[in-house]
Amino acid sequence: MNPIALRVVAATAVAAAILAAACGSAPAAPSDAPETTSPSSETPSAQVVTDTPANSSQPTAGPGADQAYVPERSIDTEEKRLNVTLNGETVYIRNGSQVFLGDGLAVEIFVDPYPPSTLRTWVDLYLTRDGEPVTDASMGIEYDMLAMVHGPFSGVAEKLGGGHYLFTLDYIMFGPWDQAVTIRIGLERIRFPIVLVAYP
Ligand SMILES: [Cu+2]
Repeated sequence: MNPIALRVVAATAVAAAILAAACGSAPAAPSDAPETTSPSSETPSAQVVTDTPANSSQPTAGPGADQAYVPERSIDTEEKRLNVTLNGETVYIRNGSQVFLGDGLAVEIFVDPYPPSTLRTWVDLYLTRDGEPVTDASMGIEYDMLAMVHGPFSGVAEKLGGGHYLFTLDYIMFGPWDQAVTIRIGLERIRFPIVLVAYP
């Protein structure tokens, strides 16, 4: 079992520009470019931690069963409002699309409303392993603006059943928001960042 190191995405120039506009402040000079911050002060970099025993008989099926990745069909090349960082690589994804977290786990990420037009935003994560819904997970989230400190704010997902977990996020301003999601399934603990650029 290979622990997969992930890192929080650096703010993009686009995000920084949006942030400056949203905050009504002048854009920072390049040398003052905001540094990436994690919503959690105790864990500066997100990572996947898998504590499953090595002798687990858990099946692994298909390509990507062992490694986190974003499939081609999930990649967004147009709107670029939503991204995930897996294996140190930041990829923009389409709303409602699926990413693989390793060990057969996959999550579909639905943001509602999308594009985010209100400060209250709902994020539904649909979790499966080898195509079957995972119903016994628990999920937590910490979030804050990229390059600004308002929080961090935290929450837990409402378990809707059938593999769906719903976060209710209350942003206090539009701009790029960094979410650190933690998924717990038994002894497994998976942590990964989602960045959502929220503006109408
Ligand atoms: Cu702000």
